[in-house]
Amino acid sequence: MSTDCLFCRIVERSVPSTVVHETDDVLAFRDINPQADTHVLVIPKEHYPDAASMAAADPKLAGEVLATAGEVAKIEGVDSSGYRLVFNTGPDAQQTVFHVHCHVLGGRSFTWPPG
Ligand code: DGP
Repeated sequence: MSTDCLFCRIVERSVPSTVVHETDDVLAFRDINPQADTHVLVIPKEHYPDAASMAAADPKLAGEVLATAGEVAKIEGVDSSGYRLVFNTGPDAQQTVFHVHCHVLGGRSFTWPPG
């Protein structure tokens, strides 16, 4: 837990969010600025700044984040039509919150390459 981390505060419920799914170790909640009909953030409750540091320290937890992203896609009803998982990592990728989060985006068609 990092006291100056927004997503740690969401985990401890001192900052409100709309929770979609939760396990002992992972939380999924709606993005405050949705970029698609479905836009959910899946985070580990433990603080890691990005996906690589989480995967290096705790590969099982990284797997649970991915499994939860798949669960969220089912809950949101976008699993059969398709969806996009995104881990923005670092400044060039426009990461703005340095608590690892997997964006689950669905409910529309996406372009490639991403902008
Ligand atoms: P990224 O650019 O990958 O670091 O994405 C951070 C996301 O976090 C961005 O899509 C907006 C979202 N976000 C920022 N502040 C809040 C908040 O207070 N609540 C929620 N639910 N989402 C937030």
